[in-house]
Parts: sequence; C-alpha cells; structure tokens
Amino acid sequence: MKTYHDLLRHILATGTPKGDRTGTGTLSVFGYQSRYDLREGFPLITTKKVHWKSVVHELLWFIRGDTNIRYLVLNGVRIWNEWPFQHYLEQTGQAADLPKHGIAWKAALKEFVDRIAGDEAFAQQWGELGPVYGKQWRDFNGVDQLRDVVEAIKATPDSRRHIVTAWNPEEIPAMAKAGLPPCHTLFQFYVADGRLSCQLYQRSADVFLGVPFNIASYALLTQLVARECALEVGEFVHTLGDAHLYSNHLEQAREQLSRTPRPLPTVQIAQNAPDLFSLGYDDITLHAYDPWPAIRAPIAV
Ligand code: DHF
Ligand code: TMP
Repeated sequence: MKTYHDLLRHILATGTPKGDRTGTGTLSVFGYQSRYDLREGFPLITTKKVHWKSVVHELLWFIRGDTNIRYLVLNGVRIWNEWPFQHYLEQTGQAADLPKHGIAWKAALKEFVDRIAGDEAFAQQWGELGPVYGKQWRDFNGVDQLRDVVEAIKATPDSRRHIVTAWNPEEIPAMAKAGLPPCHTLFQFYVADGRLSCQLYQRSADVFLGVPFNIASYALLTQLVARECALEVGEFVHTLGDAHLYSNHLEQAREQLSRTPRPLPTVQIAQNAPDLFSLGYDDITLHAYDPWPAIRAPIAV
C-alpha cells in the first residue's frame, strides 16, 4: 500500500530521535495524515502478512463492549496479553524477578495466558484491561455512543456531529493501570454522495506494529457501519499525533519498504448476516489477500 509506505519513508527520512515511556527509544514525527479510498479495495497491508483474524476478533470485542482479554485468548488472539500480564506481575510482586521479554518472562506469560483461558475466576480478576475502548464505545458514563452514532447517521446523515470518543478523562487512570489510555482516541463519520467515510484521530502510533492493525480495524468498522446504514463505503482518513518507529523496528521497516505492494484484497459481509451489534466472526470474509511473508518485531510493553 503506497500510502502506508509513504508514512514509513517519511518517518525514516524526517523523524526525530525521542525517548518514550517504554524505554525503547523511537524516531518520531508529530501530525501526519493518510487517506485510503475504500472503493479501491480493502486497505490491509500487503507488504507483510497481517494477522487478519486478530483484527476481526478485536473489533467484534470492541463492538460487544468487552474489555477482558479472555474473549480474545479463547479465540487465539494474542495482541493484548502483555499488558494485563505485566500488571499481574507488578501486583503480585514478581515484576522485579522477571525482566521484560526474558526467557522466564516469556514462560510466565504463556502460563498466565493458559490460566486466563482455563480459569474463569482468574480471568475476571486479572484479564481485565480496565474501562478501555469497548467500555467507552458502549457505555461512556451511561451513553451508548456506538448505537447512538449509527442511529444518527441513519436519521441525519448530513450531521457534522457523528463522533465517538474513547478519551474519557475521568477514567484514564483506571485504563492506564492494566491497559493503556486509548491510542485510537476519537473518530467521526461523514456521509456524502451516499458514501460513508470515517476519520480517526490516533494520539500515538506504533507505525510498524500497531498501525497496520488500526487501518484495517477502522476500514472494517466503516464497512460494517455503512452496511448497517445502507450506505456505500467512502474513505478512511487516518490522522496521527505522535507517529513513531521504535528503534528496534527500523531494519524491519526498511525490509518492508524494499517490497512491492500487491493488489488489495476485498472484504465481504454475508448477505444474511444480522445487525452490527450481533455480527459474528463467520459473517466477515477476506478475499484474495496475497501478502508478502510476516516480518517479526518485538513489541514495546
Ligand atoms: N503497544 C505498543 N507498543 N504498540 C502497539 O502497537 C500496541 N498495540 C496494542 C496494545 N499495545 C501496544 C494493541 N494492538 C500487535 C499488533 C496490534 C496490537 C498489539 C500487538 C502485534 O504484536 N502484532 C504482531 C504479531 C501479531 C500476531 O500474530 O499475534 C505483528 O507482527 O503484526
Ligand atoms: P503510549 O500510551 O505511551 O503512547 O504507548 C502506546 C503505544 O502503543 C504506542 O507505541 C502506540 C501504540 N499503539 C498503537 O499504535 N495502536 C494501538 O491500537 C494501540 C492500542 C497502541
């Protein structure tokens, strides 16, 4: 995908070295915008393999209003495990003995994840990320923002107020405890010519690992909401705040840039699928995704 490659090139060429919370170090720029025309195909990155199953399950998990990693773990999705695990280590006094990403840490992470899957009470206590995305989308101080925005798009498509925000200042400390304050912070829908577009403001963007997921997730959300509102898809506009490449992702980014993008896949939603709030994994199918091989990179916790 050319637009994503432009972002990688822009950070490599103009990024400033900057420290960060995780102690990893980054190359960073502030403020950047990409646009993906959803009519041209589904913007799932083709120059490395992106784990599509995780994208779909994570989005369905947000839509359900769920904030416990157990649903993800039971569906083979690993992307949120490290944060509740690290919180568990800290709360149980084991963090100092288990340096992040060491052999013992990895073994303990596997044990933790197995226990989340097998032991419901343990999952209730330790699998909770706090009042993150799902909670805020469906119950922001009692407001079901997602249901409301869908109804508003149907009733007054021209409105300039189709907004959902995950940034609930009162609950940020609770989100930071076991999870993270929302990275994809606020999104707005827009209807013109019978097409639904979506713009996301993302305050912080791990461009190599997180951003390919974020683009796919919001492109899929746009398609699902468009179907719900009997609209065609328009554009996904991705606006970034602190857009960074971690210092241990630079080689991987250069490797990815050496690869030529392939034709985009498409996503189909089953004809007989239920409404947005009852959709299941099998209602969503990815077609003709032919990516280059995966490129591994360590995630900053
Ligand atoms: N922290 C950081 N530092 N960066 C993130 O992107 C991030 N994203 C979070 C939570 N915390 C984060 C949630 N989303 C991966 C992708 C997205 C994601 C979390 C993790 C990831 O590790 N992707 C790998 C492996 C995917 C897999 O197959 O499980 C990749 O190669 O894409
Ligand atoms: P921060 O809270 O210190 O900004 O750290 C969050 C990191 O996670 C940062 O590198 C951005 C990254 N991230 C994404 O890029 N996309 C996501 O969806 C999430 C949850 C995190």
